[in-house]
Order: sequence, then structure tokens, then C-alpha cells
Amino acid sequence: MPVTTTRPNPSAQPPFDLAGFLATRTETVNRALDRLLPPPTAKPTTIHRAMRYSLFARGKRMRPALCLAAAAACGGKEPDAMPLACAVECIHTYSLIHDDLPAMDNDDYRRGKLTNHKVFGEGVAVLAGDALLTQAFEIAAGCKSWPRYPHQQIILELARASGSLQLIAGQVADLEGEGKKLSAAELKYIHERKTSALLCCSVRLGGMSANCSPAQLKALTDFGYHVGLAFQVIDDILDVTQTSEKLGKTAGKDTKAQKATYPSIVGLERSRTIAAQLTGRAFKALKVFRGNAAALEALAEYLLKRDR
Ligand code: GRG
Repeated sequence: MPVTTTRPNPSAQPPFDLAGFLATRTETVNRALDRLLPPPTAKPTTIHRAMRYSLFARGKRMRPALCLAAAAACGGKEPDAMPLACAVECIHTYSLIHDDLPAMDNDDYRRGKLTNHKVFGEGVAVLAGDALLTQAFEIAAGCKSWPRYPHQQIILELARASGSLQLIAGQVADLEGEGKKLSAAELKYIHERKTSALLCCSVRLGGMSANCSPAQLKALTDFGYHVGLAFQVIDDILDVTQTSEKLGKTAGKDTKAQKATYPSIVGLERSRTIAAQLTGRAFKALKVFRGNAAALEALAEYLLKRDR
């Protein structure tokens, strides 16, 4: 069944070339990451090769894209947002490496390749994750400072989103929920932290890099929160509807691990409706940008309709 979206008046807006946006931004983000990370030849080479192995695999680069799109919506300059887009991608990649470890989800494939610990061993994979997390803060410390958002604010933003009350909290609740029957509210608690927090942080940082107004930051927070929740609902749906080849990671893992997901609690159709409703809430949050958030809108729609 096609998913209906509530994208505001799409025909009234000039079409946004999302494919072009994603292709060009993926390239510029990759180039920036390559510049910002120690080269693979830096000693000890094992750790730098391991960091780069996962970072430059087939990731969708959605968090950097959201960061850059949010900066554009606030009238910012892309080079100012770029280090923050890279910092978020480093944190995201760290979380994937650790999530795949035998002590966590114990997965063999990620981003279309063998997982980090399968190639480099568990010890180096833990350290590669740690190094990427630390790298994110080094990158953020080296970025520009903005009148409304000095470095302290930027570092705090990254630390809060990745800390024990958000990303880590979500992962802990996810681990503790395995094999248990969770309510929809408990599942939402996990999704808010495990997924939405970092997506929300991505758009907020994009806005901050444009020295956005408090009203714009509030709108981006609202947008990021809802897009983040929709993202995880879709992720859960794809886990049961797509192949491992398409996803680049093992499909059907949630069912196997007896994880509570939206499809397992409310069924596939209702899950699709919920994802569309959440995306609708995200679109509404963009009103304040008065038509200047075409990239964010297109990304939200794409994330709802994605197949990987
Ligand atoms: C501290 C030991 C330790 C572990 C922390 C925080 C954490 C491990 C894991 C985070 C949990 C996690 C992986 C959440 C899922 C979020 C999600 C849906 C990720 C997939 O994102 P995509 O589809 O991936 O954007 P790509 O590969 O395309 O970037």
C-alpha cells in the first residue's frame, strides 16, 4: 500500500533535486571526513584503517545531509556546517561499530561489508568506535564559534545527544528490553533516545552553524525529533520487509532477537501510518521557514519512503 504523506502543498513548490543534493553532499562530506581524520598511514595504522573502514563504507550519510539542509534553511554557509556534519557522522559510525559487537547485537554485516570486529577483531573494533567518538569532539572543538552558539554550546549539544541520557540510554533500554513484551510507550522511549536524539542533534547543529534564531532552533528541534522517530519506525519496517543485500546489514534481526518493534506491536500497516503521521508533524514544524526548507522537506519525505 502506498504511504500517503502530508508534505505541505508539494505542487506549489519548485521540485527539489534531492538525488543531486545527496550525491554532491555525500561527496563533499566524504572529502571533509578524509581531511579531518588522521591518514590511514598514521601510526598505529591498524586503528586508523579500522576507523576509516567503517566510516567510508556504504553509509547513507543522512545525518550530515540533515545537518547541511538545516543550515541552508537558516541561511547558513555550507562550509561552516561541514565540520559539524562530519562530527555527527563520526558519532553515528561509532554507535554502529559498537552496536554490532558480540556483546551487543552481534552482527556480521554492516553498510554492505563485514562488520568492524569481523575484520579487525573485537579489541580494535571497540577502540575504533572510541576513537571515532573522540574524533567527533576534536572536530567540534576546531570548528567556528557563533555569537549565539559558542564552542561550549556545540560541544554540549554533541555530548548530550550521545551521552547516558540519550543515545546510550536508548541502547541500554534496547538491550534490557530484549525478549520482553514492551508497550508502545516503552518502545517510543527507546526510539527517542537510540535514534531520534542524534538525528535531532544533526539538524540543531546545522541551525547553530547558521547562528539561527531561537524560534528556528525550536522548529528544527521539533522537526528532528519527529523525523527521528519516523526514521526508526521505518527502520523496523525495513527489517522485516527488505533483504540483507538491500539493507547492507542482516535483515530480520529484530524478530530473531525477540526485539519489540512497531511492526511487532501494532503491525505493518499501522506502523506505516504512524511513520507517515510523524513525518506530517515534522513537515508542520518547518512552517517557520516560509518555504526556505526545501531540502529538509525533501529529506523527510525520502526518509519516509526509503527502501534501505
Ligand atoms: C557504548 C559499548 C557502547 C555502545 C553504544 C550507542 C550505541 C552503542 C548504539 C546506538 C544504537 C543504534 C545503532 C541505533 C540505531 C539507529 C539506526 C537506525 C541506525 C542506522 O542508521 P542508518 O540507516 O545507517 O542511517 P547508515 O549505515 O546508512 O549510516
